[in-house]
Amino acid sequence: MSLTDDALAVLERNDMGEFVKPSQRLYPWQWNWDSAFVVIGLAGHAPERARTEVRSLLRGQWADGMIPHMVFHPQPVDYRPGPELWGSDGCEGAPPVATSGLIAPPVLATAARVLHEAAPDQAFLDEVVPKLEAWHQWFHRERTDAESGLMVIFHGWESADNAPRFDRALARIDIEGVEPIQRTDTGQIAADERPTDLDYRRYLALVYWLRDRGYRPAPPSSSPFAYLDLPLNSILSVAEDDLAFLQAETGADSQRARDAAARVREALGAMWDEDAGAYRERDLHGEEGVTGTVADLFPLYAGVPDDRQARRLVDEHLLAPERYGPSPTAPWAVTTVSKSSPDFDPRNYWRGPVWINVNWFLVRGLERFGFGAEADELRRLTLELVTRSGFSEYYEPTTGAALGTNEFSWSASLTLDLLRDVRP
Ligand code: 9WN
Repeated sequence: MSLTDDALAVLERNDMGEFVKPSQRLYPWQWNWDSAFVVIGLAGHAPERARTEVRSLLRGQWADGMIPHMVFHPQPVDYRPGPELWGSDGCEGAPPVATSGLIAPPVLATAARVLHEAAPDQAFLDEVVPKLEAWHQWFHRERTDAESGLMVIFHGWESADNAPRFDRALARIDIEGVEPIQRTDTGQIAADERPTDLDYRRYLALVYWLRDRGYRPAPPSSSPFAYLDLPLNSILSVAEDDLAFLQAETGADSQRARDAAARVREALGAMWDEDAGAYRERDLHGEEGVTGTVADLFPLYAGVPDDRQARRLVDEHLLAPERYGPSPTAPWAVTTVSKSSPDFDPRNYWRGPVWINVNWFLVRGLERFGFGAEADELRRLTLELVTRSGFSEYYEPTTGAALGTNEFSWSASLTLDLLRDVRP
């Protein structure tokens, strides 16, 4: 079987009919950006099925436009924490289907564009574009930090769970009286590849705090965890461009989306740190900028740097052996934490392992800046990794070993997309 067939077979096995679950064993519900990646993967192979995926995710959209990070389509499965944690049925504007109250990086408009370009369907576009517009408007209304102009996240689950960049913000969360719950993940995956129980108590404490406020603390900076996340903002600015493109295709006004894309990009540009040669994030309750994880490189995906800055990002960080790039002891790139960081842990979740979606964003970023050879090399390395180790959730950069859960949908989906661009 070819890699394409293998990837499609994973998606088929994870297909629950209306949505593709993120993995065969661990994650039984619909997750937001996982589904968007599935749409990207299926666009060139099964466009009608990809449209179903978009529609099922949109069934979780709230009246105010939010598309939550999880949609609990009814099914007899046991996964903890599950729908009972969120209490969406008690929240104003929640849809009939149970959902979480948090968000994920908004990849959906980008996925819809990939789908449209692969297999145009005007009626489908007319149906989804207004919903995407409502989703994007929601961000600027509910999540803008007035000072920086960037979007705020309220939880690690809104970006990269236990990434070290969130450590200090999470350490501040009061967990008094928050009991640990029985977790599904550590029943299946080695504990040293997952967040700790203490992390989980903090995650839950934050959810309880947010739930008491209908998940809409105002202003956003009042959230005990309020963080200016570079990946989410970079992904949003690209998604605004993609939405504007789709709006033009439907004859709708695209001015708001175009302005928003430019505004977020400009705000991202202000996070550049000339000494570091990379971008810095900010914890709104912390003192200094946060750096040392692959998040610092995401503005490349969004086309934020000028050519000189982009070159520095690539040479001094992305491909630098002692940082995120391939090295003799860790040939599998891109690590999610710099190898020079004391926090680098090659086996633990978002604390060092290679993730296929991160590589995909960075391949696109490299292409955007005309770094063709570098993009080809990262694409080749990524495809070699999945060929050797399968479509895993994440991978050990030192050995290339599969980590986390296997048969992971977004690794399969984005492999399909990366394969489209392989030059003979
Ligand atoms: C919590 C499904 C999701 C991804 C997230 C990833 C992980 C869940 C978890 O799995 O999050 O929502 O159990 O940690 O971090 O990005 O959408 O694949």
